Amino acid sequence: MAVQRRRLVAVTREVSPAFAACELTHLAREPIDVRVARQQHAAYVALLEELRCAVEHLPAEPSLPDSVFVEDAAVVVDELAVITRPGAASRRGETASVAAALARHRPLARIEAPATLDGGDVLRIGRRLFAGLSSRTSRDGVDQLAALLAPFGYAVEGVELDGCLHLKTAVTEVAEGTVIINPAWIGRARFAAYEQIEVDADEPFAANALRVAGDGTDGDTVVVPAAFPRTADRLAAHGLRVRTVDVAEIAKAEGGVTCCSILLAASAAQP
Ligand code: CIR
Repeated sequence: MAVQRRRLVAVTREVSPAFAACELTHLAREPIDVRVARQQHAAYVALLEELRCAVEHLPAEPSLPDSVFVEDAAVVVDELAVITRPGAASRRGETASVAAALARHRPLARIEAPATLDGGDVLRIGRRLFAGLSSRTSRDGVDQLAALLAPFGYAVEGVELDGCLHLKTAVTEVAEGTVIINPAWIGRARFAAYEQIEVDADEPFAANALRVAGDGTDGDTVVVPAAFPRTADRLAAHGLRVRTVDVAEIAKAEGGVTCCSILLAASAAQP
């Protein structure tokens, strides 16, 4: 008999009307059409629903340009949601509404000032969490996360990265024990315990892929931006079920497919 997994909740947020004023670190500013970004985001949300996530869609935050990137506001494990203190000052107002949404699912803890941490820097693989020491995440932030999660048996390790915004720009988990990685931005050695699939050389941002766990009847699905067909083919060649979604307008704001949602298993009390 198939093992039913607990339903996945996906917290998302509507694209802000101020999206074009987003933070940019490694990309040059290009005109962003908020209407197109909203359409692409709606298709992303529809795909999560098709993959049987229970989507909790927060209203737009008109004064917070980057607030669609909810991933950065929290790190969620089964036992706890850690509300972050984002590295960009312009993004710190994003956490209150995400905390309110997550409080319905998990006890909350917080990263305290002056430490900073962006959720995009935290990759959880089982009970091991890798935390990018990026321009957004401080050593203090990693240490606080480690102290908050240690009582639940999670180990947190800081990882240096180079040339990209967040750890999960460079590496994400696509199946149990398998990562997609761009070795130009992150050392392979730290992930030696896992099978590594390398991005296509022409698709450096393809290392940010979103794994949506199957529900016991279905296997997992890996969501990849439509702009990266060669890497999508590589993942499919490894036997993974891949879906693509066009997020080109969102990518102009230096965001990818993991950044636009927080996925968490519904708590046992929930359907
Ligand atoms: C920022 O610079 O903060 C946003 N423009 C992009 C954040 C993308 N988030 C992520 O990769 N987790």
